[in-house]
Amino acid sequence: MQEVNKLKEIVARFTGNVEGVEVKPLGAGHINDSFKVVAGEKEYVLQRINHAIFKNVPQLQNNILRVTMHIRQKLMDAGVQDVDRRVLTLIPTPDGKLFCQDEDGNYWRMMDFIRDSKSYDEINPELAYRAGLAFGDFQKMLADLPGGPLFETIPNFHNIESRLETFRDSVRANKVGRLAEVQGLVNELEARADEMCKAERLHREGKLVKRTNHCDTKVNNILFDRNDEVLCVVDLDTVMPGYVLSDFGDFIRTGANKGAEDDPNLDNVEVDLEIFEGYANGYLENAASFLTDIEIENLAFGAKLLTYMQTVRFLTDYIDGDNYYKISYGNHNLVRSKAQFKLLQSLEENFDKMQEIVLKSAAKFK
Ligand code: GN1
Ligand code: MG
Repeated sequence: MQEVNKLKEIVARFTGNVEGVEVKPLGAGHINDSFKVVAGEKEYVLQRINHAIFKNVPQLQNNILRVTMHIRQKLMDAGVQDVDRRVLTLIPTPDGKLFCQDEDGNYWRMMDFIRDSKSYDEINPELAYRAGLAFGDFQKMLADLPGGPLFETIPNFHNIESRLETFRDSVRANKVGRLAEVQGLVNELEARADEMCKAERLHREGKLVKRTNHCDTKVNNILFDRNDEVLCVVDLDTVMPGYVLSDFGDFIRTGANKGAEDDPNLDNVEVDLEIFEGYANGYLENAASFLTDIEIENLAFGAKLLTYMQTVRFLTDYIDGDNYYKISYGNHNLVRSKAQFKLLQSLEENFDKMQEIVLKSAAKFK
């Protein structure tokens, strides 16, 4: 009860009013805490920003403002109807700030709730195609974002070399004594480390560019309307410079898995090639025109890389004693690591087919 009153009081810092305000938990993100707010006629999303992870909240919010304003302008220029449901709208405080801080040091933000929308944890090939169009369009709209590169809200976020360094530090420290239990998986990851650093090498050689990426293209970060048309892309905390193969790969990791991200039954976990093909077709239809050959040739590799990276990240957190991701039970991060590794093995087995799908699709839209 007290918690709810506190949440209402935070809402009032944005809207100036606690009368008729209802607040309840929303969604299942691993990082921030989200709440649905109803205030009279209006509906909002209130979020407690995980400040241990997003250390510079003003810059984070400034990124989101730049991105949403730019997209809004593009949509308006294109004569799109219903712009408020097609892009997120941040709610400022009465004195114009895009976040507030409470007495306990928590950071909060609010945005409009997009009505009549839904997200999926599991989709079909047609929805994957639509999601691919949406993320392709997202990158395209942000290609001419003015004002220079976005702030890196989490430094080296999708940099596997840096992720491996952290992983190795955790393995060496073995802080909570879990290493012996996971040594086999650690060895499997080490055996692939060199291959997985390919993107960083290509970038150093000047062959792979960075663009404005979403960097969390999880399948449930796309909102659909009641007719299953894409409304908009959400969760913009990590929009920052990155490789397009990362965004392609993270969608495949989450959307083209026949099992769940944390599936305890590894028999469920394998790549769904029809969903892979749907997404590749949608994405390339909008993106092939601006992608370089090297970017296209490495999209399927991106699926392996992001699944590998997620295995490394979950396993690092397990070895460290679960400090980063929210967990629902004791060895949740280990279960997640094993499920992601199983998906990686399936992606490896199907790699030639995935590569063929991408090249065929790119040839159609280039
Ligand atoms: C986190 O917050 P959420 O659930 O959208 C994480 C992603 C991971 C994902 C794994 C800032 O995303 O990078 O891929 O969990 N976000 C951050 O499901 O670390
Ligand atoms: Mg996120």
